[in-house]
Amino acid sequence: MNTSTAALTAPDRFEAQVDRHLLSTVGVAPADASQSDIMHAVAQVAREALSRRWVASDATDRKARARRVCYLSMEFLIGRTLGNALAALDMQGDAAAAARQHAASFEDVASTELDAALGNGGLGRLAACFLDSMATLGLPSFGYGIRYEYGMFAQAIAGGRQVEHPDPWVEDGTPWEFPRQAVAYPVRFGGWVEHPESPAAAPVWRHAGQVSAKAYDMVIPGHGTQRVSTLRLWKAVAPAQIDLHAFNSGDYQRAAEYKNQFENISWVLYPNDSTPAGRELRLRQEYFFTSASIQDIVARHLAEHGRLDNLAEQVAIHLNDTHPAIGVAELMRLLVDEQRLPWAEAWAITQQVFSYTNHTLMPEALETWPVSLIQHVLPRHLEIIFRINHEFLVMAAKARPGDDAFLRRLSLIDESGERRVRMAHLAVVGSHKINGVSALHSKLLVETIFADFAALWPERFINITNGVTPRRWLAQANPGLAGLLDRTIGSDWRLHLEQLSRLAPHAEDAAFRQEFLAVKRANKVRLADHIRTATRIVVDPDSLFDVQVKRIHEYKRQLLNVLQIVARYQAMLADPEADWVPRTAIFAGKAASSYAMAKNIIRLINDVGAVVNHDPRLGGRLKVVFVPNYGVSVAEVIMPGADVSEQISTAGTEASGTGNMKLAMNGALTVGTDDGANIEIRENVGDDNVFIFGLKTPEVEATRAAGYQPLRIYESNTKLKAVLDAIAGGSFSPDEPARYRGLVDSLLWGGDHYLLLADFDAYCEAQAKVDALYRDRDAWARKAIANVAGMGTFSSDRTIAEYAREVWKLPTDR
Ligand code: 26V
Repeated sequence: MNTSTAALTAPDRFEAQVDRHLLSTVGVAPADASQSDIMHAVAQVAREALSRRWVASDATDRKARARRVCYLSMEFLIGRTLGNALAALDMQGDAAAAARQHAASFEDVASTELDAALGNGGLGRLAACFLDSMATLGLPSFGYGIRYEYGMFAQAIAGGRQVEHPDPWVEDGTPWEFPRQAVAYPVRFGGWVEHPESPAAAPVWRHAGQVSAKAYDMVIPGHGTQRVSTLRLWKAVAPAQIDLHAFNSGDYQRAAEYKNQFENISWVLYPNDSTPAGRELRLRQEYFFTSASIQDIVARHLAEHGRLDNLAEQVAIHLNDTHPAIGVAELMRLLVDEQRLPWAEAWAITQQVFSYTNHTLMPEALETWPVSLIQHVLPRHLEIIFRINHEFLVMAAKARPGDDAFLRRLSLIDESGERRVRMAHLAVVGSHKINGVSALHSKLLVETIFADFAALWPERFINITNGVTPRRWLAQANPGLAGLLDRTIGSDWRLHLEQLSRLAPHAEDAAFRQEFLAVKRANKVRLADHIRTATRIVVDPDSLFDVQVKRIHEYKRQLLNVLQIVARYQAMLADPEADWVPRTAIFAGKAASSYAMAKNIIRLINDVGAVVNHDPRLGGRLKVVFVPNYGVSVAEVIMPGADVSEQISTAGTEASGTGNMKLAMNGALTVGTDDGANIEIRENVGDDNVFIFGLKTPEVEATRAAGYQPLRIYESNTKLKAVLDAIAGGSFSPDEPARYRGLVDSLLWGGDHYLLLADFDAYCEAQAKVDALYRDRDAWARKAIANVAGMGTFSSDRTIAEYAREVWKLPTDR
C-alpha cells in the first residue's frame, strides 16, 4: 500500500461517503443496499454538507447582527428534498455516479423519498418556493410552521371515487430534520386572567393546560450561494411533569388521555382548502405554532441584543394569511405582560414588525372565531384584542365622526350574530403592509373586503404578484428543457429568470423549434408512463395533453372542463369520420374530505373517462384521465408534459394561481379566464400566445346583479342542453342513472353561482382555436416557446426581492 494523495483522499470521495453511510447510518452492507437505502445514504452525505453551510450562514448573520425575516405559515408543501439539495450543493453528478455504482438510476433512487406534504395547496406550495428564494437571495430568514406527524392525506381512486389514506411521512424518520433538544417553549391554553389591584402589576394568566413546543429544523439550501435558510417546525409534547403526576398515581389511562389532549395539536394537517373548519383544534394549532415562533423570535433577540426597544429594527414577521394572525395579540402579551413594556410602545413595535399577505377572497375561507371560543382557549388574548379594537375604533371615529356603520364594518368583532373575532381585521390593524398576490387580487382587496381599511390607510396596501422557484419547476422537473435552455441561452436563467427573454428570437429558428418539440414529446412519454402506472390507462403521447391540475373546488370549475369534454364527445359521435385532433384530458387534484360536491366532480371525471376511453367509435382520439394523489412530486411529472394549461376559474375568484406559472414556464399554452395571475401571464407572454375567454370580473358582477338565470341558457343552447341532459340522465353512470342529477340541478336550479353556463360557449370557442392551432405543429411550437420566453418575471426570486424591498426592508442585491 502506498500513501499517495489519491489513497488519502479516497475516503472523502462521494461514493466512499455513501458507502460509509450505508454501513454506519443505514446499517446495511453496501453490496446489499436497496434503492431506498441508497437514497438515505446519499441524503446523509448531502446533510453533512448542508450542515456545514448552515453553521457558516448562522455565524455570519450573528456576527453582522443582521436584520431577519420570519415567515410564519401553517403550511409548507416541500415535496422531496434530495434532488434539490444535490443541485444546490452541485453534487448531482456524484450522486448519479454513486447510484450507478449500485446498479440503480438516480431517478429511481430519488423517487423512494416520501414527499413532505405539510400543506394543502397553493398557499403551502408558495411558502416552499419562498423559502427556496429567500435562501438563494441570501436573506437572513426563518420559516416557522408545524411539524405535522401526518401530512396531506394520500388520495387513491377506487370505483371512480376519492379514498383518503393517512400520510405518516415521518413514521420511519426523515434524513432532513435536526431535532433541537435545547429549543423548547411552553405554550399555554385556557383558564382565566387575574388583574392585580395595583395597576403597576401585570395581569396574570392562570392557564388550565400547557404543552411544550419542541423545535425540529430543516436546512433550506440556496442555489448559486453557500447561504442557507432555516425552516423551524414545532412539535407538541406534553410537559414531562404532567405525565409523571398521573403515572405516579397509577392512572395510566388518564395520563395517556391527558398527554394526547395536548400532543394531538401537531398530529395532523387540516385537509381543507377554503372551507370553514370551525374546529377548536385548528385554533389551538394556530396559537401553538404562532406562540412558539414568537417566543423564539423574542428570546433570540434578547440573547443577541439584550433589549426589546429595537425589535422592529431587527426582525420582520410575516403572516402567511390569517392563520398566524393571533401573533399580533401574542406579541403584545409577551411585550406588555411578560416584558413589562408600556402598551403604546409595545403597539408601535408590533405594527412595525408585522406584515400580512391575503391569499383568498372566498368568503368561506376568511377566518373568524367565536368570541366565546377565544375566551375559552385564550382568555388573555381576548382582552388584548378588545383593547386593540377599542383604541383602533377611537382612532377611526376621529377620521369619520358619527359614521357608526363605518365603525361596525371596521371592528375586529363581528357583532351581526354570534360575536366573532375577524382575524383578517386583526392582521390588517397589526401590520404596516398588507398585500394581495396578483394585480387583480390586490385591486379587488381594496375595493371589497378591505375597502374601509384602505380608506384609512391607503399606503399600507400593495400588490406583490406570486412566483415559483425555477430550480424545482424548471431545472429539476424538466431536465430536457433545462438542457436545451443551457445550450441556447446559457445557464444563468436558474438565478436570473429574466434571461428567458433571450429565448424569444429562437422561436424563428426551425431547428430550435424541432428540438423544443422533441423535448416536449419526451416529457409527454414520461407523463404517459406515469399515467399508465397510476391508472392503467394508455394514452397517446402524440395527442394534445390538456391539463387541469389543482385542488378540486367549484370556483376553479373543473366541471366546466367536463362539460366541454362531453360536448366534444357528443360532437365526435355525431361525426366520427371527421378529422378530430386527438386529445387527452388530464385532471388531478384532491377534494377536501368533507366537500361532497368536489368529491362528486372527481367521480364524474372518472365516470366520463370510463365511458369515453372505451368507446370504440372514437378510435382512441379522446381520453379522459384522473391522475391520483396530486402533490409536489406528481406535479413535477405533469407540468413538463402539458400542452395546454387549464386556468378557468370564474373571473375574480382565483387570487393568483401558481400552477398557471409552472405550466406556462414549461411550455404549455394557457386556456384561461381573465383572472388572478392569468392576466399578468397574458401581458408577459403576449395576447396572441394565450387563449383568454369568458366573462371578466366586472361582467361577472353585472351578470349576477342582473338576475342570472342559468335555466334560460340551458333552454336556448341545444349543445349545452344535450351535455347536461346526458350527464343528468345517466349516460355516464348507467348503473345508477340518477347519480349526477343533483350536480346538474345545482347548476340549473341552484343558481350556478360560478357561472359555468354563462361561460360555456366562449370556452368551447377557445378550445376550437386550440385544436386549430395544434394541427400546425410549427405555429404551436412558436407560441409555446414565446410562453417560456415570457415567463421570466414569474420567478419567486423576483417576488421575494419585492417583499424584501417593499415590506421587510431587507437589503438584497436585486
Ligand atoms: C383556509 C383554510 C381554512 C380552514 C382549514 C384549512 C385551511 C387551509 C387553507 C386555507 C386558505 C387557502 C388559501 C389558498 O391556498 N389560497 C391560494 O393561495 C395561492 C398562493 O397565493 C394562490 O395562488 C391561489 O390562487 C389561492 O387560491
